Amino acid sequence: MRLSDESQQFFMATRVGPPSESAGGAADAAGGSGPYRQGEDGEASMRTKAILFGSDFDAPLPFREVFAREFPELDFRIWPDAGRVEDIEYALIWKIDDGVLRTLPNLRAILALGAGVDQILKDPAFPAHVVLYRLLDAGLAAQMSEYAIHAVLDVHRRMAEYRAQQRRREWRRLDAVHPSERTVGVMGLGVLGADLARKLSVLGFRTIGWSRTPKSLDGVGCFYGEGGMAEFLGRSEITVVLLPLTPETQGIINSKTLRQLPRGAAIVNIARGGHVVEADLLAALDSGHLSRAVLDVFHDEPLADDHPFWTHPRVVVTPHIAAQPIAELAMQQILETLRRLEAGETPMGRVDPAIGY
Ligand code: NDP
Ligand code: OXD
Repeated sequence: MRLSDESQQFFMATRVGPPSESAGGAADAAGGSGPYRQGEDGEASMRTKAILFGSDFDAPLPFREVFAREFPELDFRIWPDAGRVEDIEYALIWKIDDGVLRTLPNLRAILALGAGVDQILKDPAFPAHVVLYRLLDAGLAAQMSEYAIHAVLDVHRRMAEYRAQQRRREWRRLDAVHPSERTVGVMGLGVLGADLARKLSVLGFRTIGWSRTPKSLDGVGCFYGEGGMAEFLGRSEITVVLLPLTPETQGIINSKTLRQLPRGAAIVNIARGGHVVEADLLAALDSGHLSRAVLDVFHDEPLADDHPFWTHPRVVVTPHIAAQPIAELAMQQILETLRRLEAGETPMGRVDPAIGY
């Protein structure tokens, strides 16, 4: 989740009171001066409840403001200034250095600042006994579908060829295909993929989807599991990847699966770079088997200056912006998750670390 300046202003504007002194974050935390220190007569009573924030994307201050107001009993600490690690009951993170979570002995729950959690679960020392919650939609679905539909229509309406013609001042009509004759496949029919599949179907595309377990979606031909993969790929002229990155989906777009796509197919990856074996994708593009790749995510981000994707004539690159959580919606969800945890209720969006999403 990346908070923009406007979002920061939103949080500042909705603040109802002055920031609690106890919300001083790192400095206060390091000094152990949280608001609910209960006494001075023993280790247990000295404990301050704290939440640790860790992100290299998100600005912490708007969160600190909101937490000071909504959860004044929680001392807000910003990694790497964790203060007394025994105090930390919650971690609010996009990602944090490997091994850090394991050093928090009283950690009760991890709240992810994103929909994907591979960047958290990749920690070899991830404390699997601690519950992990992720963002559900939080404004992402509409943006993901917008991005994917833009890419699908660009391919379907042969816009790259028209752009090339324009550069040559060439006036030439190309054949068109009716959407009912075009099959678009969505890999991953979860919160984001299901939204996209429904919208593609409404646009009249022959829409198919692939998931891990069986699904049923109006207007969408659903395939699942390894058994359904070959048929799904064989039909999919434009494939949108919306899978989580897990041990099973790592490198799922490779020379074998690319060969299973129809000749001239296009691929849109808006999930994670780790889904794609980049050398295999380049080979498929160079051979003409694949006509186009629209890529928002990469193995290494930012994409290196000398990466061949930047200049490949069949590749479109965007900098991991397919969707960004809407700050207000994400914050409401995070606060509700915490509220439920504090009340002993069950929050939404629990991740199963055993399957990776
Ligand atoms: P969900 O967990 O809701 O959905 C995941 C879907 O993938 C489910 O349909 C699931 O199947 C399917 N799936 C998982 N593993 C497999 C497998 N091995 N084989 C086949 N299908 C599988 O995730 P979201 O829709 O919320 O998010 C998807 C991903 O999008 C995130 O994990 C994240 O990586 C990425 N993302 C990228 C962003 C960007 O800006 N580029 C922004 C936000 C998210 P089943 O339904 O059977 O469980
Ligand atoms: C996510 C993202 O939320 O990539 O997973 O932004």
